[in-house]
Amino acid sequence: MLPVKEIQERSDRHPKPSDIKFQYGTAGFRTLGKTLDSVLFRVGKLDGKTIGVMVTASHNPEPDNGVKLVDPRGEMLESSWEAHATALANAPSSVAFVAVVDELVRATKIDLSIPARVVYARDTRPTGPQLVAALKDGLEAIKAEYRDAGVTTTPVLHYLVRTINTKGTKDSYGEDTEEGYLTKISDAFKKLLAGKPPPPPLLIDCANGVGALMAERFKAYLGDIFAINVVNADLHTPGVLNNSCGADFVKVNQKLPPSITLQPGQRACSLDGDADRLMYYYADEHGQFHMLDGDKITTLVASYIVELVKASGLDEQIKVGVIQTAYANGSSTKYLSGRLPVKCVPTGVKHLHHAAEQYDIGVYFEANGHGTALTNLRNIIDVINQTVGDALSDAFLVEAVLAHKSFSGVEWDSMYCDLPNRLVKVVVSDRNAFKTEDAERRLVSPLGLQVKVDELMRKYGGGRSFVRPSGTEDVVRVYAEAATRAEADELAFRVAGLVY
Ligand code: 16G
Ligand code: ZN
Repeated sequence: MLPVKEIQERSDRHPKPSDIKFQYGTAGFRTLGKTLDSVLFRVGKLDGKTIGVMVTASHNPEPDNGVKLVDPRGEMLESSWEAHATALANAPSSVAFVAVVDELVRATKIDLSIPARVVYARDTRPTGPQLVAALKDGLEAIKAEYRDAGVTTTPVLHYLVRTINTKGTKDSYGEDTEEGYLTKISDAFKKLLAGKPPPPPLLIDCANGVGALMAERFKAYLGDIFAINVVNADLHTPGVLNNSCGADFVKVNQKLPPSITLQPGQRACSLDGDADRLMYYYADEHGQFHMLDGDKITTLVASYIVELVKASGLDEQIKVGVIQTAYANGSSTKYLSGRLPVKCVPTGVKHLHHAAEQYDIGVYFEANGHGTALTNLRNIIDVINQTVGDALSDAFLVEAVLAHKSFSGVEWDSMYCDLPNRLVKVVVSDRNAFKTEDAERRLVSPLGLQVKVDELMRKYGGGRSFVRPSGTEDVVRVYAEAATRAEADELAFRVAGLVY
């Protein structure tokens, strides 16, 4: 039996704002932190296994907040659950909410005698504690068992969900603690590096977010094999989170955060606000900034894995593949396609992750730096968080591969030359009017628009552009790349002009 009265009473304490319709976007619910209280109360899923709830808005500004749900394998929520979560979040009243819960229990044959188990965490946003309190209230209403993982990164929460669910089984993934996470990744990193000269010290920009806590803690586990220099680690000054720093700032502006100066030849990287995105860069001998984004990371890691597999004579048995989205730089796709299978899927880790599972070793990084490699090769498997993109473990992998290849940033960067590109946001009255096909590379609606985009593209030799509705913001995004910076800008703005 559902504890109807209890759920209703507690739900009344977290009423849904009547003027808001919540949409489960690419990676969860995301909006201004203060409007989310009711959603948090309502997401606690009813099931025997432990699921994760991460309260974060990732790379978005500090006043925003959101929820990412993590399935029992530690991966992103299965798509079928998104509809349920959306229905729960949008029920207009506590009575309607109970009805939706009841329907959900019936539809999914949930066994109410087994208590729901949830582990949750939050990033450092000021609205976090209030939202976690609403979540806790929701969990108590359905008599769930819960564990508060405190303030930690998204990848740590994914790790905890996976380890809790596999504890004592043959699939055991490690100790279900932050220490377990730190030990697993740093031990594997040390093994990967064995016999190689230690990498140069790495500057890590933590976006003034929770990644700073983990980066600091790694120091004690890495000993003297790898020095990290943590910057933008201010977790107390209001307004600094993701502000003029972090992975998204670097990717979008294609420049160094103003708070960072690099010596010629120096390499560094930026995380986002919940430490699941990674952006690398270096200064050349003239001190000029060069970005090494998710596509460069894919190329480095995938090529290295292909070399390893070939060298061990296993290329017949082990299938290595790369998964990209429409945002992947055309040059990276060209470079990779000549060497291994490359697949394009819609934006969002859940699509990439799913496609990567079809290979023995699947490598995916979105251009924005969100990604991982799924593999069965020991050491690599342990240094990489297998559940989700993890900026810190990805950075260790990059450093290990660079050490093996004796590459500096310059050699890594020269694997291929990025096509100049431009991303533009367009505010439209209804982004849901934009529908795409072919992994978001073509529009099917509004009718006739794609034909016009095609016409424009033909005017730019080697030009490519696409239009897609954002899954996280109320905007439409336009991407364009072309042979020159000026052409890429012009194509992007002309396509954006069609979208208005
Ligand atoms: C979310 C996705 C990220 C994607 C981005 C696109 C996850 C965990 N995160 O942050 O992978 O690149 O959305 O945002 O799936 P957009 O739809 O607004 O362009
Ligand atoms: Zn993130």
